[in-house]
Amino acid sequence: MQDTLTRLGATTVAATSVRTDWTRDEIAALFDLPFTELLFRAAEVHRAHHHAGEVQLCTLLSIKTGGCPEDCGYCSQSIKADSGVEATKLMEVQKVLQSAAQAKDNGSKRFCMGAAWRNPKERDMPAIIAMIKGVREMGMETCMTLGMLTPGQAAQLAEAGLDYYNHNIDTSPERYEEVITTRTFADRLQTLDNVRSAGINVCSGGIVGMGETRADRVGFVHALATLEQHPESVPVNALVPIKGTVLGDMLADTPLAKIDDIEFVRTVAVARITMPLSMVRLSAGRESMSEATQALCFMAGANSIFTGDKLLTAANAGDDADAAMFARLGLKPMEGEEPMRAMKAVGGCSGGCAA
Ligand code: SAM
Ligand code: DTB
Ligand code: SF4
Repeated sequence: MQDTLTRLGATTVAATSVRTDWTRDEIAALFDLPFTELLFRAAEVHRAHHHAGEVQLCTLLSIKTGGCPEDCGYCSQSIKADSGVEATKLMEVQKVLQSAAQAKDNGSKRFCMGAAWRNPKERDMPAIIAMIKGVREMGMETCMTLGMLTPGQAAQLAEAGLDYYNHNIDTSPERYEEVITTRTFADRLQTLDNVRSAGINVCSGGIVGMGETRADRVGFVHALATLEQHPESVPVNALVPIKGTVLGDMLADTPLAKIDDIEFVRTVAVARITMPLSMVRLSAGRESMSEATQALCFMAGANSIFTGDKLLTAANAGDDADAAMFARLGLKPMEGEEPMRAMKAVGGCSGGCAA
């Protein structure tokens, strides 16, 4: 424990500056800063709370692919998409554990399991619980993303030892119903609340580059940064435009709607400044992102990535490309504990981690 505290020396003091009362105007003003000024401020915040040369490696596995009844306009796994992704059954526990063992061998510290569900059914819970327990026994952290959870399901996952639950708000509250009609923004917040109340660490972020406006990106960061307690992890995905999805096809028809790299980096930087202790994960979209843009994201405070050559259905950068990029940029895989979890462990981050 002392190691962790020493390692995170500045954190206990600086945590008092964590705010959950950000206004949209303040967040818009950050986005409006000259790019280099924004980057500099984000890098300062990053260095005050994290080891800036270290990036956390997480592995993702789709444990149940396709056939999802939800209509998320970006997703290849929705039954509404004509993406060619075939629906599978829930993977067998043993196969999931084999994948986890491989991820561990490849240096991954966290194993994230995703299912294309609106919500898990009660009949799925025993297998899900066995996966959590099995991965934890290997000494890896567990994360799951299974759609909406009831308070009772969240409690069952917590009891099994789940470390993190990923449930993204995806975009601003105003834009939400243009992207997804089968559930509401409020449904999303309810599940996040159930996860938090069960004592599971929260992973929540969204997607940039869905043709949204700057105001939507402000609203998206604002919604996360004003949660009662910031998510421990904030994945920032760049839309992977998948043929046969509403948004993938829209981008193919209107290439000018594609997000500019600098605007993507700005979003990462504003997330870092407004949620200083959170891990900011540079998630989907790295496969088509230049190393220079990724380097700017790391400079702007991104400190976690998904490794391997596949995300859920889309391609990822791949281990060889990432090893080469880490060598070129002088980055190291993160070994130590995350600031928010370390603070909770010493009783310094109950409630909001706020002043
Ligand atoms: N079904 C669960 C849910 O929606 O919460 C879990 C899986 S879902 C695929 C996890 C997240 O992946 C989504 O919330 C979205 O942010 C991200 N995602 C899905 N498709 C994407 C795409 N084409 N590009 C970027 N991010 C994507
Ligand atoms: C998140 O925010 N991004 C990951 C993870 N959480 C589950 C998923 C990205 C999916 C990219 C599209 C695909 O692979 O189909
Ligand atoms: Fe289903 Fe999740 Fe894809 Fe939405 S993002 S269609 S809920 S798998």
